[in-house]
Amino acid sequence: MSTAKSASYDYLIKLLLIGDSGVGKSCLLLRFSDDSFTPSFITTIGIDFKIRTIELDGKRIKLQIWDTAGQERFRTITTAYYRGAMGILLVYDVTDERSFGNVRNWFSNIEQHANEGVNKILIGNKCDMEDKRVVKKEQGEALAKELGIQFMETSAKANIGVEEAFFDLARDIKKRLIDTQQTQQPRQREEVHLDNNAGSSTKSNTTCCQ
Ligand SMILES: Nc1nc2c(ncn2[C@@H]2O[C@H](COP(=O)(O)OP(=O)(O)OP(=O)(O)O)[C@@H](O)[C@H]2O)c(=O)[nH]1
Ligand SMILES: [Mg+2]
Repeated sequence: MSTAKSASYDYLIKLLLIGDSGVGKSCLLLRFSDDSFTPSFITTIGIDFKIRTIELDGKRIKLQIWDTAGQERFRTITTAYYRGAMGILLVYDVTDERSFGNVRNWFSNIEQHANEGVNKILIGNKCDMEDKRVVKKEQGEALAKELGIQFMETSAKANIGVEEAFFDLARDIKKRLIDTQQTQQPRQREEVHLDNNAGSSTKSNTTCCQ
């Protein structure tokens, strides 16, 4: 392990961004991965991903973040990516009532297509636009509570809450993976998800905590 190159990591965590078109999924990812923002709207075609490696409790966590197209016409392809996700960021726009109303539909998609136990966070994005806000923070909090998931308001534009959202989710997943590894039978382990120092190997590794 000590011979691994700088590209090595202790855990590989796969995240997925979902939500209506235009809510700011790609901008959130661009803010998190490149610390930049663009006001022009370039709708995502199908699926895209970015990588950022972070450090949590002295461990290097490679985040592979999949950004899905919100448009209905891409639904078949984007839904296929739910299964591999260990964490899902379900995004709505605080200035767009409809995107908030659709959260329940997105949530039932998760229940249908994602792994059981996948970590989830509800994100109310564009909180910099107070004058255009139509969804109160309390409404977002109440819905997240009802769905039993975390909640955070963010602004990709003003860089509010973005780091926290990704870091909180990654921290919870890391904890879950470690707990799962310690308590479950080998057959049930999430083989491809917990890669110990996979920088030097592409094999899945279920032996790291044995
Ligand atoms: N004011 C403000 N505008 C934002 C914010 N995040 C995104 N936007 C704008 O909202 C528009 C849509 O952003 P995208 O990130 O492309 O939206 P998306 O959810 O990826 O959309 P699809 O790819 O079609 O699913 C763009 O014009 C962004 O500049 C934000 O936090 N604040
Ligand atoms: Mg997009």
